[in-house]
Amino acid sequence: TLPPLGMNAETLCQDSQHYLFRSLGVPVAEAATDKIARSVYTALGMALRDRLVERWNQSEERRTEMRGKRAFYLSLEFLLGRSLNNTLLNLGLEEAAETALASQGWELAELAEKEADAGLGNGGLGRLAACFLDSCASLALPVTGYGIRYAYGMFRQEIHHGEQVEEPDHWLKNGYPWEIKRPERVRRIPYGGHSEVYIDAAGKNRFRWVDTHDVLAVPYDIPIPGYANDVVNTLRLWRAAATDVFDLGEFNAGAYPEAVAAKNAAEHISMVLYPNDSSENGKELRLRQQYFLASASLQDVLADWVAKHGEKFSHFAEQHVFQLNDTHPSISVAELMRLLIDEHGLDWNAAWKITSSTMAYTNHTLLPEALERWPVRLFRQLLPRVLEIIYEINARFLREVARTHPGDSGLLSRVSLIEEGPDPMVRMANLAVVGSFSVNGVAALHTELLCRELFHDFYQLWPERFNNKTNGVTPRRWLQSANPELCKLISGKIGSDWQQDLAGLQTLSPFADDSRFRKSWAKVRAANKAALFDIISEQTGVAMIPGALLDTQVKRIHEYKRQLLNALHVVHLYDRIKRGDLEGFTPRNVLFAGKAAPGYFMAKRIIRFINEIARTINADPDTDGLLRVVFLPDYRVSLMEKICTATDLSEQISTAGKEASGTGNMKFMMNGALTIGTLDGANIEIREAVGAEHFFLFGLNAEEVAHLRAQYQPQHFIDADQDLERVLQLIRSGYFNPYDFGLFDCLLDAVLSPHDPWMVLADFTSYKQKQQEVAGLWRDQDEWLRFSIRNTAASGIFSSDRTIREYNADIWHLTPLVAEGAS
Ligand code: DL6
Repeated sequence: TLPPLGMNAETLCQDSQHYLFRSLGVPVAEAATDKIARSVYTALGMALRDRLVERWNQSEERRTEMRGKRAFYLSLEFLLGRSLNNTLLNLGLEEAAETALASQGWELAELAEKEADAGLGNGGLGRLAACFLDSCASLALPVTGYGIRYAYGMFRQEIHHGEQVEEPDHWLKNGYPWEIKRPERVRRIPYGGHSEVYIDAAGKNRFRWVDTHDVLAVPYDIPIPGYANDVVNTLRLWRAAATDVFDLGEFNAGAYPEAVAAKNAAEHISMVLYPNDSSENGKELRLRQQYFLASASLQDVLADWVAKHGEKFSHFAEQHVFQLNDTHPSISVAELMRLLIDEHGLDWNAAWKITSSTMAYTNHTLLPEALERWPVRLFRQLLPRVLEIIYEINARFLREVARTHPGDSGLLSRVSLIEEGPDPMVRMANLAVVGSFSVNGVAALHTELLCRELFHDFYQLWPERFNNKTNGVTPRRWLQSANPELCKLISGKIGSDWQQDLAGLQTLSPFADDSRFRKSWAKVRAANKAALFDIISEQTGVAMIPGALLDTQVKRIHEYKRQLLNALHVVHLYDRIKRGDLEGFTPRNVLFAGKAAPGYFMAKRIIRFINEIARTINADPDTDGLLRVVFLPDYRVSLMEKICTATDLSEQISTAGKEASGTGNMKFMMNGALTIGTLDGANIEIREAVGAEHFFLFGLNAEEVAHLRAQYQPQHFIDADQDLERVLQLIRSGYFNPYDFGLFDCLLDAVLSPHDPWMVLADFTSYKQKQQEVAGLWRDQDEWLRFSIRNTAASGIFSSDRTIREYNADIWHLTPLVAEGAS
């Protein structure tokens, strides 16, 4: 056995210098120059990876010895962000790294900025997957993540003349020290061809999928360290590669482009992350990606099983569970059936028993446009054998429903996996529900609406399958690593047990009444805010108002999230300034950030609107010291780490019933922000946890939204609120777009329409009034700070550790890895 690696500044320094000079080839003469900063970061990453690998191998050995059940988290997205600080925190090496770097003349904070975000996700869903991996490792649960190693992650957003411009995110261009390629575990993924029947050696009719165009799936493993427990789990990401580098026949015949075409087509599969959140655009490549992930991951798991147990699957289900992160990987249901039947010789019933007792499905949205449906014709062409299996699952399922619900043809057509019509479609969400033993939503209201509306028929068939798992976020990244000074302050008061169980933060609550503690709290928050304002000024040239309220809405730009409602309120504040209506006016900085899907016209126009109102307001001297508005480009994980520690007011203002959960709301709360929000998603549970008196609630609830829909008349709300009328008039007058008349008419038309699904104007007046209350409370800084401390104190249940404990207790039933040497 190898001697263990040192976990101190000295050995870290030695090892990182070894990598810097010997592996990365940096000349010693350049050792202290700025231009090698990125290499210094990479070398430190490599030294840390060695320490991770050591624990990784030990963890794997212990897992193998324990022979326990394992879970596999299948997700098209893992929004990891940066790894350096997280690794240091979880390995307990922060101080050692600081000292090691200082001895070479570097600062850790400066080097951490050199790391590109691994942006392999769109937003909440992908970041949730990353938080879950951190929690699973921290709870020592044997959970492996499976995803795709996109060469290009979420696009980089630039703002040119107020408009979003998308730039490719080549996050791997400077190398990625946190991964290890595993060429020995390559898998072969079939596409195209056709299915045929043959008779096997035992004289049985079997199917095989032939004449396929195969693509290789090459795994890259990223170690996922647990917090202070020496456990390291795995995130395995697949890269697509051609089976042969190129067609030698064509190459030799001089047809060079044709010779490499197949290679290019294969590699396209993992080239780029689809930048659509909440809507699917039905592209063939996306279906290829979904199948690629499902097939590669399931083959991988089955290969491990067969290596240990041969082709005997009777205990497979007891040992495995696959958690499907949304409908995207739901093709796994059919693929596991195919692999078990066609590749491993099981009969249908045995395969179905295994599949339907190992698959578990998490739904993340109620928006109908986000529920995936694929044209049958596309499926037939790309995945003919998988389609046959889906048809067979459907036939057996519908036969059973017809038996238990005779004569109910409406029910049959609603629950069918196939939507009939001129262009029949495969309903992926139905496939996921039918094939899974557990179906969960991600916040209490969301799950309730799943059962009552979206999956009502299925809920009636199998009520026991449905359960709620309210989301959470990892306190390691979102509190400990992002806000170290606040953590020191907290531990100084209540000790550090809360770092093992975030529920312990509750004991902080009484200190809200301690004036000295409040003062220290305010000081830390002010420093965070100053640091963020520096970034904002550097990136946008806007000088925020020091000491003024920081009111933040950062998330994907989407009509249902209602950035427009916030922007209308900003226009109202500006209108008040211009009218001289300053009684009770509280100076305010309003921060927006977020990306719009490139093809989403309205979202992009909302970005333009925010930028134009910001430009006009910030340029008007009447607003000096009173109002600043900024749109910070390229919202991403590493930016949120700074934003959430500095924000005073968190905007969670979606139309009730539309936001499945939200997780940004939890990051803000943990760091002491107060929330203004609707009764939507996890806001409801946040309000319950902190107490209604500490939450700025406004707007219609989900039932009221549903009830109002049929008779919605936005004009009523305008007639009842002169401020709203003035805001709309000001915008219509072209005040914010003098050189581009009519630019924002589409936004006005949308909110003025009785068919506005998001009912923006219905909630304007109550939002405006609540914002007045916010302003009033901000003027009483003592009281505001009390609320802030109580928010942090009550945030413990929004740790993803709590969420994962619930997944484990109710769905996975895994045994945590015991520490080495423990009995
Ligand atoms: O569950 C994680 C996250 C929730 O917090 C958000 O409320 C929800 O919008 C998001 N869902 C999606 C689904 N999109 N699609 N398809 O991103 O999930």
